[in-house]
Amino acid sequence: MSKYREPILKLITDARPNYISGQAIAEELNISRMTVKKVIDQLKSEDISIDSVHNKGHRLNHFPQKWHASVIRSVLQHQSLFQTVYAFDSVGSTQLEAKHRLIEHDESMLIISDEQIEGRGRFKRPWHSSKGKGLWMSLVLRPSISYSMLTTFNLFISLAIRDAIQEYVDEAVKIKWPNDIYVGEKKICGFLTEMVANADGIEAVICGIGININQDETDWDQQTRKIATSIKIQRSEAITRYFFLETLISHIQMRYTQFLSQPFTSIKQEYIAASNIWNRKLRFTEGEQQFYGKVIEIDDLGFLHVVDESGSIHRLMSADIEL
Ligand code: BTX
Repeated sequence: MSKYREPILKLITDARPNYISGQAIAEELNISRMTVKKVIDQLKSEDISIDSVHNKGHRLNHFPQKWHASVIRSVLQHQSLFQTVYAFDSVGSTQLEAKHRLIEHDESMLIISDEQIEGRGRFKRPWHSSKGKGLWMSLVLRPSISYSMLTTFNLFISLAIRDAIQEYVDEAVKIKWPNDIYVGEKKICGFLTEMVANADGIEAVICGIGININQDETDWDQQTRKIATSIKIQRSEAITRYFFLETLISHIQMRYTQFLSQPFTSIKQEYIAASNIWNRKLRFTEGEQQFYGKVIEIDDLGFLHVVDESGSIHRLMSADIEL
């Protein structure tokens, strides 16, 4: 594969919706027009639709089906959340890829894949990540914060994800504390936050996000079908994943800046209004313990206060909740 593949694809994507001439690409990269032509022919033979017109140049017709790092870089060129993008056709889990890569690199990064063979939720539960249909990504961030601040990171990020999905879905999108996003009674997204720390403090925060985008019910087994939904199912039409990614990253960037500069109390009312756990009896699982109860409060550190059927109060940092 030519080393000019990625830079040429980025220049063509940057130019959209306009054409960019072969001459301009050649000059920008200091290569011959013949090399430009060869690489563009190769791109066309993949899933990339490029219109080439004599005397005008080359134009990206529409976004490719697959993730391409250079297209992502172009679409997200104004973001400042991460420096590096890795895009894969298939990986075991973007979360595992992130953990491997953060050892060799000290920058912040986005790792995204069209497919995960071994996508995982919390407690190693399987996460269904069908090829080309969803957004399976891990964001490696490098905040210089104390351990105690990390408890509220998830809460800021969950609002960002909720708000991004709500831009695409009419029905109310709600957060199910601590790790899921729902539309009605069905899960549209799961996310989790892990950290890597050393004696000096937090080295990296890895936020794994799985969002169902263009799945039909037939993409899932019977079990998953009962509990999952996607943006396509909600809208009755598929969407362009690149546009959704752009929306999501802009919301995450906004909430991440807020997280670094403001306490959870500044978004607490917004968080409460955006969650679906209030005024209903829920089943909680915390480790070996299971009980039914009602949420009475989320405190300033993001812990949930629950009163169970016997009147005892539980203060939870994390738990499984069944609606
Ligand atoms: P969780 O443990 O709260 O949710 C996992 C549960 O959700 C599963 O047991 C199953 O019941 C259900 N489930 C599995 N797949 C789907 C799906 N596609 N849609 C709806 N429900 C589903 C939540 O864990 C955190 C999930 C994080 C996934 C991301 S994807 C990118 C990154 N890489 C990776 O391996 N994990 C994260």
